[in-house]
Amino acid sequence: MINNKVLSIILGGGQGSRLYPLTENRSKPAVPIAGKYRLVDIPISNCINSDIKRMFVLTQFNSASLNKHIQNTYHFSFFSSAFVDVLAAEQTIQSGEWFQGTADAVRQSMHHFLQHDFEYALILSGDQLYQMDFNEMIEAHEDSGAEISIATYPVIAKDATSFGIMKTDENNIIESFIEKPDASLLPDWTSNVSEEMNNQGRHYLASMGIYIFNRDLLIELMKDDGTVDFGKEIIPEAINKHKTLSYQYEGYWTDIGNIDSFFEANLGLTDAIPKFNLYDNKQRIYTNARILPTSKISGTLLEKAVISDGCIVHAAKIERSVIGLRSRVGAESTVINCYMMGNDRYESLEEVQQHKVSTFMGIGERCFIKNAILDKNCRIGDDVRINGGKKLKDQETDTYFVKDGIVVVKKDAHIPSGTII
Ligand code: ADQ
Ligand code: ADP
Repeated sequence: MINNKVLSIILGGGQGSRLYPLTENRSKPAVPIAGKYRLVDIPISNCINSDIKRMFVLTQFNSASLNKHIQNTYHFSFFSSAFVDVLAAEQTIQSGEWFQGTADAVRQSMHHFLQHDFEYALILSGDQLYQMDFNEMIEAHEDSGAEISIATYPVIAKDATSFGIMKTDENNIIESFIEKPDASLLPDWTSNVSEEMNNQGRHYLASMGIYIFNRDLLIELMKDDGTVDFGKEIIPEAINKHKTLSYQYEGYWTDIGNIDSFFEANLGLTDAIPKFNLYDNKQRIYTNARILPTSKISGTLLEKAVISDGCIVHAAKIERSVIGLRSRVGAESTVINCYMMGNDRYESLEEVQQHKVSTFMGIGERCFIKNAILDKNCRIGDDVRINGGKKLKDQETDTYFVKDGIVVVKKDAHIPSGTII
C-alpha cells in the first residue's frame, strides 16, 4: 500500500558537521549505526512502516557510499510508484551554492518535489533515533484543519536549550515558538504536558524537527528566498499566520546529531531492554541485506554485547559494546563501551603482507579499548591501549579524534602496535 497524499523529504545534513570525523569522507545519512545500518535507514524505515513510500533525501554532497547504499537497499517494484531519491546540493542557474540551511535545501529542491502529486509534505530530520507511525500525526493534522503540524516531545529544562520550544493552547495549537532559548528565558516557556511527563520534570514542549506542511502553503513559504532555516525563520514566522498543530509524541525519540549522543544511542542498544527496539515484527528497520556468514566467537566473555554478522572474535572480554559487520578482535583483548563499525570486506594473510602492514583490519591481540568509536576498516595493532574518558582533552591527529572523552578512530586509520591513547 502507498499513501499517495504524502511526500517525504529527509534532511540529510548540513555543512558544519557535528558528527565529524565520521562525516569526513561520507555524507551524514551514510554514517553507519547499530552495527549494520546507516543513519538514513531510520527515517526511511519509519516512512515505509507508515506506507509513505515516496521519499527524497537531501544531502550536501552526493557520496558514492550513500547512493550505493540506497540503490542496494530500497528496491521497490517496477510497477510501484515508490522511490527513494537522493538530491545533492546542485549548481543551477538560480544558485551556485551549497544548501545554506534546512529551508534553503527544501527550496532549492522544490522543482523535484512538484513533479509529484501530493497533499502534504512530511519533512524529517536525518539524524534521530525513533520509531514512529506517521499516519497518526497525519490524521491529527487533517482532523485539526491545521496547515502545518510539528511533532513535539516534552523535555527537561537541561535539554530545552538545544531545541525549538513552544507554547500551545488547549487545542494543541501553537501560540508561540522560540528556537533554542537561552537558559535565562526558560521559566517563561513551560507548557501543559501530561501528568506522567510533569512527574518526570519534562515541562518543556520541544520541536522534534518533524513537520507536515500542506502543499500549497509550502510552495508559498518557499517563495521567500530570504529564509534559510525551518527552526530559526519559517516556523516562528508561520505560526502567527497559519494554524499550526503540536502533535505530542511520548515514545522513545533521541537526537543523534553529535558524537556524544551518537555514541550513547549506539551503546544504548546493548541494554537488556533497549529503548530503541530493533527486535520488533512491525516497526522493522530496513538496511542493505548482505550475504554474510554467522559470527564466530571463541574464549570471549560477552556482557551486553551486540555482535553483527560475519565477525571473528577471540577477545577475552567484550562489554557494553556494539560490534559491526565483519569485525575481527584478536586474542586476549578487552573491549568496553565501544562502537566498532566493522569492515567492508575480509582480508587474507597474503593481502596484509602486500599492504606492508603488520595488522589485519580490526583489533589486534592484548589490546584494551574503552570509550571509543572505531570507524570502518581501521587497523588497531597488538598491545594498543585506548582509554577514553573525560580526562582526555579534545584533540585531533591524523588517525584519531577525541571529543567529550570519546576517542573516534578514523576510517582506514592504522594505530600501530603498542600505542597508548
Ligand atoms: P537542529 O537539529 O539544530 O534543530 P538543523 O541543524 O537545522 O537543526 O538540522 C535539522 C536536520 O536537517 C538535521 O537532520 C540536519 O542534519 C539537516 N540539515 C541541516 N542543514 C542542512 C542542509 N543544509 N541540507 C540538508 N540537510 C540539512 C532542529 C529544529 C529545532 C528542533 C530540532 C529537533 O530547528 O527546532 O527542536 O531540530 O532535533
Ligand atoms: P563508507 O562506509 O565509509 O560510507 P562505502 O560504503 O563507500 O564507505 O564503502 C563500503 C563498500 O566499499 C563496501 O560495499 C565494500 O564492499 C567496498 N570496499 C571498500 N573498500 C574496498 C576494497 N579495498 N576492496 C574492495 N571493496 C571495497
